[in-house]
Amino acid sequence: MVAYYPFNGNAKDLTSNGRDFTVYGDTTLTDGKDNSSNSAYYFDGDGDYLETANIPSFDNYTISLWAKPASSGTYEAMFSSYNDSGSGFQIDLNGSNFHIRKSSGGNIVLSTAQLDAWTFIAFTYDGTNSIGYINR
Ligand SMILES: [Ca+2]
Repeated sequence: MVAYYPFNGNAKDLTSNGRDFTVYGDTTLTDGKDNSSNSAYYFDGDGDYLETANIPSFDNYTISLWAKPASSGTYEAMFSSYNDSGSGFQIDLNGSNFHIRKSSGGNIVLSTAQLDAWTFIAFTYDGTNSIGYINR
């Protein structure tokens, strides 16, 4: 595992790799999927993000996350591996849909986002094929 962020009151990576997120903006910790306090980050859509800079490049990978959108109709990134060269991918809320945007093209629309509900999203790439998964 490259990094793991359970958000147990902070944005630390719980692997031994030390890839802690730095918190930007005025985001705050809030109740998580299991209703435990301080186990998710709330983003108001204005200037808030978490970032780590030392993730290496991989030929294949899987990224997964839980998201609970409060509103739709806007464009909000939930995970992005984009860098200055424009390579990578992004898991986002695009209008009313959960969506995966790939720098190499071939975007994936996952499903209509259910508001105020936790949704699990995963994206896997094996070096050739990209697959998006969604579950509630
Ligand atoms: Ca903000």
